[in-house]
Amino acid sequence: MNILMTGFEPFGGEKVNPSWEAVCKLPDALPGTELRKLRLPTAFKTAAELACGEISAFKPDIVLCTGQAGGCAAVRIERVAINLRDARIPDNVGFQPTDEPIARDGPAAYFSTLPTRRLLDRLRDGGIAAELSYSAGTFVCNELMYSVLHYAARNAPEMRAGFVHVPYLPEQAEAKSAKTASMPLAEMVRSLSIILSELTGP
Ligand code: PCA
Repeated sequence: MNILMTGFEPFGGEKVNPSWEAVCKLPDALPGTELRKLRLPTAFKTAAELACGEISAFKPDIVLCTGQAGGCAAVRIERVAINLRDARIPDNVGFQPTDEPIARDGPAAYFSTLPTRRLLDRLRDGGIAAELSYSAGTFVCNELMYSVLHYAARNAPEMRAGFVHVPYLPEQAEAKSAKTASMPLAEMVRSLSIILSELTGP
């Protein structure tokens, strides 16, 4: 089985992006599984293009994309991506689209094709703060999730794909207000490991 995992580079003035930090710490292979990791730019125009290029070369059975959702306290399993770009801040190349569709010919939304409810249950069984989320936002993470599912719908109907958002790391939260939520890196890595073992398990 081939699995592609993606994380993002830092954005919005941060020095790290916990999504990529966590993906990096995962093993490169699991029994019977090759795991490929891709660090994506936080840029509307290139993130999805690079991910879809890798998908067409590597032909993964599963794509698990990850990103930072600053301020949230739990691992968020995204259930839906919408066909909309609406950026509150510019991306890392200064592009800030407002009220644009991602794909003019695309449907309004795609559901994750990962077993989101089962993943939630496994994370909670493992004592991890986790929740289902019904909005991946309208920034680059939503763009990536939508674009990968759009690619899958047209080119790789057997491929399963989805997105998981992770909180800030403690060192990021420390620099903000006292109430800012965070999660230790080890907990994020454990979350992704649980998700991978559920996706690759019998
Ligand atoms: N989070 C942003 C983009 C990159 C990332 O890690 C988002 O939620 O859209």
